[in-house]
Amino acid sequence: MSEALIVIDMQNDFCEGGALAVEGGSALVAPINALMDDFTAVILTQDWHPAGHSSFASSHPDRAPMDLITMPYGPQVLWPDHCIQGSDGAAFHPGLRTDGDLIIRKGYNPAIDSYSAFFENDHATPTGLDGYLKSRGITRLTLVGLALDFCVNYSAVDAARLGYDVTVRTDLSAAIDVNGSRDAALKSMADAGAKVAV
Ligand code: VGL
Ligand code: ZN
Repeated sequence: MSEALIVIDMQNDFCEGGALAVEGGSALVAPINALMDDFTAVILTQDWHPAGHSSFASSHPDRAPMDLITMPYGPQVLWPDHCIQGSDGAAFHPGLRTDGDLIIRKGYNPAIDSYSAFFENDHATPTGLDGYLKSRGITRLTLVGLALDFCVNYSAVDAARLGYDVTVRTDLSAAIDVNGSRDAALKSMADAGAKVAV
């Protein structure tokens, strides 16, 4: 049974000083690097939005970051502009090991946000990661990275639904925590059958 480490969105914009900084983000780099050698495969995800993305508050008149709106695919938190393709903010944290096997970019469709490493937020458009993992015979996943309550949460729930044996390392993750989203994420991951490890 092969096991992959999925490192979610360890990018400058989600670390201290970035556009959508998650407190405690940078401190995760060293322990995540150290964990990589323990896995058959290491996969990194990279939030990768075009300028003017529909998840940005700046794309909606009279809206502010952290407002909640309804999009055709469901509720959407509006974010500050972040992880714009090719920008420094979209780059991986400079200390992060990037010698993993695969980088999955997501969020490049201007009309749909994409938190999960597996599907866009319509829960239907695949990123291709499931096919990659299955074709390599990988059945067990450990998830680390940012942010616990959005991209890690959505990835863990999708992975569990797709039948993977999923562990989320909350000690190697950190939350944005908007409107109780951290507690809600812990519950949704557990309900989906992911092991939430501290
Ligand atoms: C993320 C908000 C917007 C994440 C990405 O990586 O959790 N959160 N885009
Ligand atoms: Zn994003």
